Amino acid sequence: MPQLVFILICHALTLLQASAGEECQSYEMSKLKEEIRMLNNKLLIGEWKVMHLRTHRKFRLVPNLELQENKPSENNTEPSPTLPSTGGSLLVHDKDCSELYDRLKPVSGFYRIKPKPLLEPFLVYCDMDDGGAWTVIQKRINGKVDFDRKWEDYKNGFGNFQSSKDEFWLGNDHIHVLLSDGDSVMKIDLTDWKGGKSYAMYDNFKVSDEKDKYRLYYGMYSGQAGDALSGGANMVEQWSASHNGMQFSTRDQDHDRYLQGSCAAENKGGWWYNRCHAANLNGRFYRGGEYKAKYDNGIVWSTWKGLWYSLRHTVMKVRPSSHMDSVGSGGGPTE
Ligand SMILES: [Ca+2]
Repeated sequence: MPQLVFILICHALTLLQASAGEECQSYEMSKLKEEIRMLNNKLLIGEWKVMHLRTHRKFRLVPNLELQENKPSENNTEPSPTLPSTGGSLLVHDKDCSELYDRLKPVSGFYRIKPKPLLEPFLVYCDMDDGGAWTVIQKRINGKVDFDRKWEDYKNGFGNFQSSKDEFWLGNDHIHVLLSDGDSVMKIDLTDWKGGKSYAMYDNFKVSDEKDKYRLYYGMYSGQAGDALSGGANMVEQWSASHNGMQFSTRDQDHDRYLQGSCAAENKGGWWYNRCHAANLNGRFYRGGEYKAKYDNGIVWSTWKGLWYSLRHTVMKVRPSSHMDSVGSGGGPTE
């Protein structure tokens, strides 16, 4: 409403004074551009929701022919809600954020990608800073999203996909297809409660399919935060906490190596637990950093801040190794 008042005042001023009129016009233009951007975002999010509902078979698509002839389907005995197909309404050109980056070099934000020709496109956050071309698979920023979830949620993804302040897990099925072609680098950006930043990178990051319980593989570590994914420096820790080769576990599906209990239940998140962890980026969000609890279940990167410090922000993002070779290491957050 205040915008409307402002626009009305603008029109009155336009009649009185030419220069004021110009300012008002540019204000109106920028408002319109903002509205277009918001509508475009809404459209993308709507498409993503439709895709999500379709994946879960909540809706049955009605073929166009059937609609034209206005004839009920003979085989369909139970009524189900229907949504129009969105296929073809928005072309998706890119298999990941690195292809999009190479093609258009757009700003960071949510975009649809299509890693495989026969799969439905899905919405991802593309980090086009920090060297660009990163597809983000995990984000923690404010503790608004609960990461203590079951297998199906981790499989399909959860969280919010609207603004750069949203938290999410992209989903193990999506992560698997995203990493299934060629070599990819995983970069993990970490921020503590005083604004300190660090990072870890892993070559050849892969996640297997659901039949193999999304088993994790990766190659060489590089970075500043230490190799927590491999369990730290000493052999005993690596035996119990290396995440390389581990299957994914959630509180309702225990595939860890801890025979006496469930790492996912104790550590409040889905992850590639061993006995149990040295890194727990899907753990519980604790404000302030250091925390006390029965289990070391915070957002942990033990080789940087120890097991009893819960990080403020984390981002896990991937891009093809070939991209990295062409533009440099991409090492270190740019902020
Ligand atoms: Ca267990």
